[in-house]
Amino acid sequence: MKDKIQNLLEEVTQLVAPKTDEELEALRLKYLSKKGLINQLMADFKSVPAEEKREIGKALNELKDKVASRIEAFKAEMDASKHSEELQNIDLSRTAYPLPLGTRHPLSLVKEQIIDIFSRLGFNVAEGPEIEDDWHVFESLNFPADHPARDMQDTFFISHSPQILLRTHTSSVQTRVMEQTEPPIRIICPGRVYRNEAISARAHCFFHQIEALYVAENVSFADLRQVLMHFAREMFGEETKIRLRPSYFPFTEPSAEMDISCNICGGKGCNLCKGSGWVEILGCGMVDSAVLESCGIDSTKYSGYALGMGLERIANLKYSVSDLRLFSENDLRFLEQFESAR
Ligand code: 2NM
Repeated sequence: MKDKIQNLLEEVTQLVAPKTDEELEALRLKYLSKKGLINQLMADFKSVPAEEKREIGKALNELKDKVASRIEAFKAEMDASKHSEELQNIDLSRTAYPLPLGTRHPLSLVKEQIIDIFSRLGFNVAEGPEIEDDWHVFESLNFPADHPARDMQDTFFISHSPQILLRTHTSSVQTRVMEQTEPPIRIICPGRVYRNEAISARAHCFFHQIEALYVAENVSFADLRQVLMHFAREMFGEETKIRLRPSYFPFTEPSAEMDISCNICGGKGCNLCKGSGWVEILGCGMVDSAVLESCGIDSTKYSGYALGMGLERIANLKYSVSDLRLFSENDLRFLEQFESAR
């Protein structure tokens, strides 16, 4: 028995590595299967005299471990050489898999296009806090104490004394810049604004605005009109016509709203323009002298114009997205329809 174990141990040590899966399997069958050599020895072990059991048992176990580890090592070697064969077969000249690019959010696309247009006119981007105080959102902008926007119904208040709230327009950024800067000021302020509205397809408790402000000497309504016309043509196409209607805002005097000729039907009348051929896109006006003064700007020396628009509204016109909720639900089926990053 001892000799048998010794011979097998030597045999196993001198085994040549198999070349195929079949050869490997044959080795396993020969030594390790139910009727294999090791199990045969195990059966013989029953008849070993008691005083030799200890020694022979130990040798038998060592043999069994040795066989198992040899065969395991052969298998690992074969796997490794198969893998390196696969590596050799890689076609390095093949074109790469296309990288899935993310898409841009429609509001970002519109925002960047507007910033682009105004940048070329010399406007700089200015940003400010979304959590604001009453002064920067209302008081400095000529909102009377009883204006509905100052009501809890319409504005999200964070605290009442002092009055801290979520900004309802990005004009608060312009107030901050005017307070800190000697004119000329030429800024464009994109950002998120908040209003206390029940959420529906047509209203949301937050949306996105972009406002432009120009303050310098001798700025006139004619300057405003020219910039508006340029903007409309850049944004909606050379053929776009504009129309200004008198309006009212607390912070501008005079104030106007701008319509563009409907870019869906070209002015003939459709669903979007409700048959009128015109669609409203922004509000504007000459900055009220009271606003300039409260921001520390001499209104006898300087004048300015401002304009503001909702990005959702512009995105609706450009991409026909009429349900506002789509902009904030992050549904990939919606988002994937827009341009990839440039
Ligand atoms: C609008 C419409 C009209 C506006 C006014 C100012 C400021 F700060 F200069 F007074 N910023 N933006 C403005 C004027 C905004 O949005 C519909």
